[in-house]
Amino acid sequence: MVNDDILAKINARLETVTKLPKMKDGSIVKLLEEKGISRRDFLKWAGTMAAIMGLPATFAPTIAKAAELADRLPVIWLHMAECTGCSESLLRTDTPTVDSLIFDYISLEYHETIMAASGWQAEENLEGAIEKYKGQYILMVEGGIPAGSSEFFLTVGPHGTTGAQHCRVASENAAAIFAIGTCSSFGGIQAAAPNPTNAQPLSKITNKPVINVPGCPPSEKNIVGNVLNYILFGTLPSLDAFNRPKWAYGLRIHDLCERRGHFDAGEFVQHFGDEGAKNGYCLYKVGCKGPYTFNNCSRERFNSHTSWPVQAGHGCIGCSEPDFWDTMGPFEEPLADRLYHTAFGGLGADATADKIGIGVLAVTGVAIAAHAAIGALKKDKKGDE
Ligand code: FSX
Ligand code: SF4
Ligand code: F3S
Repeated sequence: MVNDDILAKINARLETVTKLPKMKDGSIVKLLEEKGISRRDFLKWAGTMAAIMGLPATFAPTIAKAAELADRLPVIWLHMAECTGCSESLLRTDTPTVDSLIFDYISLEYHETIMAASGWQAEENLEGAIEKYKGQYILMVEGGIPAGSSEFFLTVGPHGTTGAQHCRVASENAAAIFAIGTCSSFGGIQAAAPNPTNAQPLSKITNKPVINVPGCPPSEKNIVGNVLNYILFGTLPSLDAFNRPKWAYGLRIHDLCERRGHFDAGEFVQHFGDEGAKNGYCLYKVGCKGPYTFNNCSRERFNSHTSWPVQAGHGCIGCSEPDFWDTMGPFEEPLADRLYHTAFGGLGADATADKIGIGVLAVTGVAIAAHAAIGALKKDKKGDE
């Protein structure tokens, strides 16, 4: 019954979206076929997206329908201070995925990396898109934004308009606003101490509601999932204390990590390249910040579910957490007693490297804390050194 209610709500929303003008020729199904992706693969992908967003598998055809309507949504994507890794995460052109093709299919009205226009023409395109699609477009911003008296550190286009000004104007009439990547969500690397350009998150530049999609970069699934979520519901998703959608950032990396059994058994890599590393032991002692990092990398991975940092043999560096550059380093050492921001509000600290994870796990309940304590108190197994 609950699912029926959700489905009825989604269907009503999709009917409204269907009535919006179609902005692309052809269809996503045709585009996928041209790239050798069958309808069956498309539905399989839709099933995966349903699971990621916490929806039942039976919603797959509805999600496929939402993806087919992606061309009804004008998207304006602004670049601020960043490395363009977020765009790259999505636009991998060597082996296009359903995610990247859906992004092709979205009506991207303005995206500095991939549009043909430059200079005056680009400026005009941006102004034109904001005016033409007033109140309808999705605004996606990638990068930290120099603010206040430092705004001039980032200017865009021939008029010397500041990045902050672009963000303010574009956010004014957006239907939904997403901060894509940790830089736009929390300031990111350029906001690291001493933050010489006074780089700020998008939420400090506009007073409109901003949905944060952090990660340096975020996975393609988290970017496309947010677009789909907006098509499906048309409302803000349920968010955590850092305005991250709970469907993507509700769990810690540590909760579903494939090395978690080794953590619980007290089996740790002590040095990169040791026996423990060869055995795939837990990376906590070589700096993994998975116990403090809320993201779905351990479940969804990157590059069409190929791999993710921990699978590749390096600990998570906490890239989707606020101020990770300042609070999660040094990256190859445990946090020990250093302070870090927690999604539960305020600053927290890990106890010590020998009382692994208890600090952060304790807040989630006695059962988990007790479980962690057992793992932590076990002596490292022989042969780890
Ligand atoms: Fe780079 Fe995006 Fe990191 Fe930042 O990603 S991958 S520096 S989050 O804004 O381009
Ligand atoms: Fe995985 Fe890191 Fe947790 Fe170890 S500490 S189980 S490597 S997330
Ligand atoms: Fe970032 Fe950690 Fe995922 S470093 S990519 S949040 S595993």
